[in-house]
This record gives sequence, C-alpha cells and structure tokens, in this order.
Amino acid sequence: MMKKVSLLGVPMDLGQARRGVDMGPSAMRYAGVIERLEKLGYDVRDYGNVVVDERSIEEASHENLKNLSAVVNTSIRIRETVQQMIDDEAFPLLLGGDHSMSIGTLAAITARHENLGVIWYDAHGDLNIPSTSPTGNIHGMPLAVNLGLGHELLTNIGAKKLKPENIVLIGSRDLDEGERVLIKELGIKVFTMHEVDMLGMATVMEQTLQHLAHTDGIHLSLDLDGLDPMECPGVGTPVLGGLTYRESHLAMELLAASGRVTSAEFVEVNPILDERNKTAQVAVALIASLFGDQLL
Ligand code: B3U
Ligand code: MN
Ligand code: MN
Repeated sequence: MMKKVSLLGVPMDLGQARRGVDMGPSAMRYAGVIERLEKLGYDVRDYGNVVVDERSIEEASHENLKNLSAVVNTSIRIRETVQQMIDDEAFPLLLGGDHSMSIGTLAAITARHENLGVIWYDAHGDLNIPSTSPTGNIHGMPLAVNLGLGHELLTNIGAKKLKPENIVLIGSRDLDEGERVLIKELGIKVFTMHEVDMLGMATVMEQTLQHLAHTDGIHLSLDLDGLDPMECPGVGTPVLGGLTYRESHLAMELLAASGRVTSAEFVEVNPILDERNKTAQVAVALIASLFGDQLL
C-alpha cells in the first residue's frame, strides 16, 4: 500500500431520509482518524469536506429518486476531488455520509483503472434502480448506478462502468426482490451472512481475494450497517444479525496483508443515532487495521 493518504469528508445525507449522517465525517475525525494514520507512518493530506448541496423541498421526489439533482451536483464534486487525489498518487480515503456518495467516488476511481474490483461490505445490496426501489432513496442504488443501471443523470456521472464479475458483496442480509433478481442475472458474487456463518471470515476473505485476483486494484466500500447494530448502533438502517467487530477487524487485517486495496470509503455513520460515538470509533479502528495496524 502506498504511504500517502488523501482524506475527504462527505457530509451528505441526501440519499436517505434520516438526518444526522451528514455528521459522520466529523465523528470519525473526532475519533482520531488522522492521528491513527499518522501514527502508522502515513503522510495524510486532508482535503476537508466536499460541499454538499442543500435539500430542496420542491425536489422531494422525482421519478422515485429523492433529491436527485442535489445528489448529482454533489457527486460531480466528489468525482472531481477524488480525481485530484489519484493525480496526487495518494490512497483516496473517504468518510461519509450516506452511501449515495459512492456514485461520485467510483466515477473517479473506475475511470483510472483498467479493471477495478469492488468489495461492498454492507447489510444491503445497494443495487436498486428507481423501478425496484421501495423507498426512492438513492443510497440504496449506488452499486447499480456504477454498473450503468438507473437514471441517466446518475449513470452519466462516471464514464466507465464496473464489471459485475469484479464485485463482491459481503454481509448482505436485507436484499429487495429486484436486487435478488439482478444479482442472479449478472452473476454477482455474494457472501450473505449465511455464507459468513458457514465459512468463517478468514475463508470469506480468501475467496473474495481469489475472486478479484484478475483485477488491477480493489476499492473497499464499507457501510457501517454491515456490522451488527449492537456494536454499531449509529446507522440509519440497522439490520439485526450483522458482522461483528472481530470479524470485520480480521477482514481488514487480511485486506491489509494482501496489499490489494487501492482506495476505500467508510460510510453511513450517523452520530445522532449513535451511543457515545461508538460507531465512529469502530470505523476508525477498522481503518487503522486496513492500513496495517498490528499489535506486534
Ligand atoms: N434496500 C432498501 C434499504 C436500504 C438500502 N440501503 C440502506 N437501506 N442503507 C432501499 O431503500 O433501497
Ligand atoms: Mn450501503
Ligand atoms: Mn447498508
């Protein structure tokens, strides 16, 4: 892994209904993310927070896409900043913010790789399109958008699309009907909680890295709701039966050891719903493990 890290906060809450997730980046900064990375020997360049559009009341929902133009404008700004980070040859690390931010992140990163791999660590598939979304919330759609599916104002943000065979979902346990159909149709690799229970996290990560062995870099998109709400209560859409801190910690260590991860984002931290910043602390501990923190 390279020794230079570029950090960007995305205080965005437009992709879902619950307020507070816009404070996620502050909570992770408060939990010491920069200090942890510096202690590990990284040169951290802090890009601050991206400017996020205001919600507009008129735009409440458009073709089952809430806050569409605000998400589009913000995603373009995210894309541009991440492009600068890559030009600077630093590891892009983004802190969110709701998961719709991935539309901008991946628009930049996919374009700079021949064959990007993506790990989607999440309770949800985020593979809805407007016609399958039960909510109209864009944070349930970013992976579909990056495959080129969905409203064209969103799919046009990135010039290049992800390949279904380059994606691995881990921790899934709340998939909508349309998402299940899409996963089967496209043959996307999924380790649901059932597979994690059966195989154990070490094997899940080994198989994930094998599945992505042909890619030229891996983006980790880690939604804190992938973890169990007992350990990470500060998320907007908690789902019982999630990954533990220990499993997630091991997953990050194995990713660090592989040296294959080239960018990452930690999203959906909602301090208003949290208990004493616990979820942000978990996020920062996982970031440290991903960047090679070890006891001995
Ligand atoms: N699949 C549902 C719920 C959801 C997706 N992502 C989160 N929740 N965090 C939807 O709204 O698309
Ligand atoms: Mn998500
Ligand atoms: Mn989720």
